[in-house]
Amino acid sequence: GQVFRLEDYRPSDYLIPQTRLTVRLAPDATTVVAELTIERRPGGDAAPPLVLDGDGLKLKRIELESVAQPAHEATPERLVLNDLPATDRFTLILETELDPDDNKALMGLYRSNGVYCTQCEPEGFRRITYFLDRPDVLSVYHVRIEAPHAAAPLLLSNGNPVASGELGNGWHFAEWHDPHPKPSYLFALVAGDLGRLGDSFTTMSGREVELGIYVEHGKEKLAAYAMDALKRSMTWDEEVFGREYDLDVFNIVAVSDFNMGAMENKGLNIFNDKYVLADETTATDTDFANIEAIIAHEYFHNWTGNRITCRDWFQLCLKEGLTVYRDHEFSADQRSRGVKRIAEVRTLRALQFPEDQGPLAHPVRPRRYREINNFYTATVYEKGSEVVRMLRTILGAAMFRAGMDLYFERHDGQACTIEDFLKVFEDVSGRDLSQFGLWYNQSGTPNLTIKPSYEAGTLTLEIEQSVPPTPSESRKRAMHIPLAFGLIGSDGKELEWTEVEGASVEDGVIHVRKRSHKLRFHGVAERPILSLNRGFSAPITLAVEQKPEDLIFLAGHDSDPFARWQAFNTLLTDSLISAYRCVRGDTRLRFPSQIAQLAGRIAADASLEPAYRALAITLPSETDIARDIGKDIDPDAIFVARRGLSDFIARSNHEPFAELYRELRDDGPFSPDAAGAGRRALRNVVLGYLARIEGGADLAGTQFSAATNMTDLVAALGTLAHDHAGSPQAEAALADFAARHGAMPLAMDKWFQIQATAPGEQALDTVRALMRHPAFSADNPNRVRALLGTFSGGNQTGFHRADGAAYAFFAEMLKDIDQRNPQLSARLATAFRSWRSLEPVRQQKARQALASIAGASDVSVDLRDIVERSLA
Ligand code: HT7
Ligand code: ZN
Repeated sequence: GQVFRLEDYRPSDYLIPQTRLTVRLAPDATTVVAELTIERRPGGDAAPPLVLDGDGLKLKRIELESVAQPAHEATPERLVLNDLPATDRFTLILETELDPDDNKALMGLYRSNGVYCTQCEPEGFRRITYFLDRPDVLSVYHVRIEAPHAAAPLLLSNGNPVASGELGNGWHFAEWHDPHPKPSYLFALVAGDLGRLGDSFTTMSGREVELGIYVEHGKEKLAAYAMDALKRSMTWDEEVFGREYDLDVFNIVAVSDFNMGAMENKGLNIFNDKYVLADETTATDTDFANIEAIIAHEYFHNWTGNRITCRDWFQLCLKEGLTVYRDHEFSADQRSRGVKRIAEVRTLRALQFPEDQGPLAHPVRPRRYREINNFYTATVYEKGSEVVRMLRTILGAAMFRAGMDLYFERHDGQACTIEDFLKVFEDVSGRDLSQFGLWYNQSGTPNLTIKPSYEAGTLTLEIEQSVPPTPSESRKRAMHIPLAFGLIGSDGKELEWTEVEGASVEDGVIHVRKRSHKLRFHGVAERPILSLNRGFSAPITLAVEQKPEDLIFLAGHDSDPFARWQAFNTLLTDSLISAYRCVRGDTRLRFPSQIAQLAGRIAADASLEPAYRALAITLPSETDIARDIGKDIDPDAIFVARRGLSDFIARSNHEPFAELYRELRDDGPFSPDAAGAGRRALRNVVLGYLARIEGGADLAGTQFSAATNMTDLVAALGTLAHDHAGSPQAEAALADFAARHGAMPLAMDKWFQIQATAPGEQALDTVRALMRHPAFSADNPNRVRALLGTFSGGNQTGFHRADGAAYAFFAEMLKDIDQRNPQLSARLATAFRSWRSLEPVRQQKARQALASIAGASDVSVDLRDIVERSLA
C-alpha cells in the first residue's frame, strides 16, 4: 500500500472557497449535487490538472462553468480534469449517487437505526462527493437537504438554519449555512425522526445560543446530564480560556452505530449514544464521567480543531492532544483534581505505555502512515495531552495562558502545524523550545534512573535519562524532562535547601535536559525522603533506589495526591511481581503484612476523599502487572499472584472492611457527582475484597437485589460472575439483569462485558455463545467492543489461553468484521500488539494468529497495516 510522509506535504494547487451541497435522501439511492467554487491557489503553477479525491463514488453528472460533460477522467477513487478555464475562479458541479444503507464502514453518509448521519473525519467526505478532502482546504458550506417528511422530519447540518419548507409529495427541505470556513472533515448532516431536549446558553458577550440534543424518541430525559455537562463546558471555556461560542445554534445528535466516541463537526456534534444517554438506572458513575468529559472534549474542539485546524493529518495531535488536555483540566475543575490526575495516569499507562513500548510505537506527531485511521491512538491523544501539560509546567500558568491567547489570535481561521503551536509559546516567553519539541517527534517512553545519596547537609541525585529504541528510531536524543519533586523531612514537612547545582531547578521542578546530571542540594537539614515526578509531571518511567520504609512513609504523608498514590501503588506492584516469581518458581506466596495494614489504614482514613481511597486500594490490574514485568509473561501466574494478594489484604482486614462496607451504604437520593461516585467506588472496591471470603456471594447477591443504581448493580454482578462463577447467585443475577435490561442495548453491553471478562479459559466458549445472543450484533461497534474488545483487551487468562484457541478465534472474527468495518477490525487487532512480551508458547500461537490474517487475501489496508506492523 501507499505510504504517506510528512516531508512530502505540498499545498494544494486549488482552493474551494465555497461549497453548495444539495442532498436528496433515499435509503439506497441518495443523490448529492455539489456545486464547488474553485480557485487557483495564488502564486501556484499556471494550469495544473485538478485532482479530486473520491472513495467508492459513482459520478452521475458533471458540469464545468455551465458546460455539461467536460473532458474528465473519473474512477471511484479520483476525478481528474486537465482542461480548465483560464479564469482564476470557476464553478464545477458534480452529482454522485450513494447507498447509505449499504454503508457498514460507518464512514461518509450512512443510516443508523433509521437515522441518516455522516462521519467525515478523517477521509469520509470523499465517500460523499469528489473533493480536495484534506484539512488545509477550508470552504464555506451551504447545505440543502431534501427528504420525505414522514421518515425524516428533522434535517440538520452545520452552522445556522436559514430556510425550510414543503416540496409536495410528502417531501420537505431545510437549508443550513455555516459562515465559518471549514475543512471537509468537519462537514455533517443528520436526518431522521428524533426526539429533542432543548435549552439555551447566554455567552459572555450576551449572545443567546439555542442548544439541542437529539435522541431516540422517549429518551429525551436521558440527555439531561449531557445537556448540563454542555452548559458547564461552555462556561468553563469562557472562564478558563476566554473562548466564546460562535454560532446561533449548537446541536448534538446521539446515534447508536458509531466507530468512536463522538465527532466535533462544526455546530453539529455527532455522538455515540453511549456518551449521551444516562440516568442512574442505566449508566454507571464511569459512564457519567465519560459523558461529561466527551461532551466537553467535542465542545472544546470548536476552538482547538475547528477555528484553528490541522494543516495535514500528521498534525492530528495539534487538535487532539491539546483538546484532551483541555478536557482533562475541565474534569479536574468539575471534580477532584488529585483523583482525576491519578485516573489519567492509570489510563496513560494502561493504553499509551504499551503502545510506546511495542511494535506500534510512533511519535506524538508521526512522520509516516499507511492508514491515517490507525493513528487515532493513545499516543496522539493521551501522550499529546501530557506534552501540553509539560509545556504548562515549564512555562507556568500565566505564560501558558498568554501563549494560548496568542495562538487563538494569530491562527484563527488557519490550518496549522505543531511548529506554529510551539512558536507562540516561544514568542510570549522568549524561551527556546527546540529541545522540548522532541516530545512531538521522538517516540518511546523515556526512563529516568535516579540514585540519591545524603551526606553532611548535601543531597546528591545522580540522574540518567534514556529513551529505548522504537521501530525505525534506533538512536534517541536527550529530552527536556520537567521533573516535579519534593524533599520531605521526618516530620512530613517539606525540607528547604540553600543552594543547588547540576541542573536548573525552578518552582519545585528539576529540568532534566542532558543524558546525565549530578545534582547537589546544599543546606538540607536531614536525609530527605524523595517525592518524585509529583503530579506525574512527565510521562516517563522512573527507577529510583528507594527503601520500602520510604514508600510507606510517602504513602501516608506525601502532600501531592498523585505521588502519595504512586508510593502505595509501587509497594503493591513490587509485592505482586515477587509473588509472580514465586508462582512461576513453584514456591509459596508470601506478602508483607505492612501492605495489608496500610491498605486497611488508607481505606478507613476519613481525612482522605473516598474516591482517592478507592483508587489507592485498587490493585494494579493484570495488564498493569504484565507491563511492569515486561517479558516472558505468563498471564495465569499473574492471575494467581494477584488473587493471592487480594485474598491476603481481604483476610487481614475482614472486620474493618465489613464495617466500612456497611458505613458507606448509600441512603440519600442519587447524585452522579464526584462525591457520590467516590463513595460508591470505595464501597464497591471493598465489596471486591469481601467477595471472596466467607459469605461473599451472599453479600454480592444482596447488593445486586437491593441496588438502586447501575454502578452498584454491575459491581455486584461482576463480583458474582467473576468470583462465584456458576453459583446459583451468579446465574440468577445474570438472568435477572438480562430480563430487566434486555431492551436497552447500552445496558446489555455491560452484561456482555462482565461475562467476556470472567477469568479462565472457559471464557472463550462463553464469548462464542454470546455472539449468538439476540442482543448481540456484529455490525454494531458498541456491541462488538463490549464482547470481543473487552475479551481480548480485558481478559488476560481467557484471551491468552495457553493453547492459543482464543487467538485463533479472535483472528477469524477480525477477518469477518473487516469485511464490513475496517476501522473497527484494525482497532480490535491492536490487542495483539504486546505479543512479543509473552512466554514462548503463547508467543508462537499469537504469531500464528497474526500470520493467518496477514496471509488472507481480502484484508483491508487498515487491518493489514496493524497486523504487519505488529509482526515486523
Ligand atoms: N475527532 C474525532 C476523531 C475521529 C472519529 C470520530 C468518530 C468516528 C470516526 C472517527 N475518526 C476520527 C473524535 C475526537 O477526537 O473528538
Ligand atoms: Zn478530539
